[in-house]
Amino acid sequence: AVELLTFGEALVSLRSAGPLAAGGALTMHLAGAESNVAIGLARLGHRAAWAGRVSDDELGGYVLRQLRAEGVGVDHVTRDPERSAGLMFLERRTADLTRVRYHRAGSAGSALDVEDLRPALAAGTRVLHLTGITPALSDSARAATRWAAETASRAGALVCLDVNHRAKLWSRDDARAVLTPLAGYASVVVASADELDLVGEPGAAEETVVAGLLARGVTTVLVKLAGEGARAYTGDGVRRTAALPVTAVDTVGAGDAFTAGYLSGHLDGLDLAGRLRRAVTLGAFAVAGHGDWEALPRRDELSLLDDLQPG
Ligand code: KDG
Repeated sequence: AVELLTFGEALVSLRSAGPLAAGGALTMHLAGAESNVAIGLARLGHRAAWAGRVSDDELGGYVLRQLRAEGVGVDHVTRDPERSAGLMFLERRTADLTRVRYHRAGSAGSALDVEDLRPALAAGTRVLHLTGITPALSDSARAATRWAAETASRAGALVCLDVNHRAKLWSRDDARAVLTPLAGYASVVVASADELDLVGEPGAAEETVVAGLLARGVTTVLVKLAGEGARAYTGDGVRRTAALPVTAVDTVGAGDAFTAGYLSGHLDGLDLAGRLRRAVTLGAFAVAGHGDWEALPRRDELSLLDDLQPG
């Protein structure tokens, strides 16, 4: 068994240094919220695995190579000989504004189905991480996500649902109709403040959505507030935590880093304050360096930010 299993679509991300319409060099990176979380855990020395479908060509080979290089388990990854890799262009439009353009419809990753996940779930995990991106990819990926959440929660794993709404993939109403029932399998729900009503009634206040989730068996709701830190709700009430004061150069992947830090703290048996401290520490590393996951810390680097007080 592994400590953390996650699954979804890993993308090949092509990053520009300026407007895409102006052309110029693109650099190739691994992207994907779930693989970012797996890498975050693996960097800290946890046994983390990623499952999904990748194309049976050089791009799929690149995804696997990157994950293996980061120490993420890929034993249960399947190769799809028919479909191509999902691509994402990440355009740096201005110093503070990046834009995303997907080429992922019909990709290998989006064809994920229950059979792809069965061996990984059978091998066992302490934590199952899933995002609201995967069920937006296709009917089969949606069924696979639900099946995995149900199977892992029945097996006693901690299920963490990271809402991660991607407006380019589906509408808020479509997302809510799928994610609200999915949250019923989760122990931990992570959402940014503007995503929270995707696991509750449309337009509902934060406290109302949280109360509904806690009543349905969720033990912890983490509301991410970007540079403002986060609020964590449990049966004991709410605890606020501020972000660490670092210079942000690239916020993509910060939410995934936050979730990875929280789950690492859970696996290490830390109390809520300790889990949140690790979550904001990983978030700080992610925003202070370039790339989705490249700047995430190894365990011996966690202490580099020890002297920073939440600002
Ligand atoms: O969280 C960062 C992700 O947005 C990025 O890695 C790509 O998974 C991705 C997606 O579907 O947008």
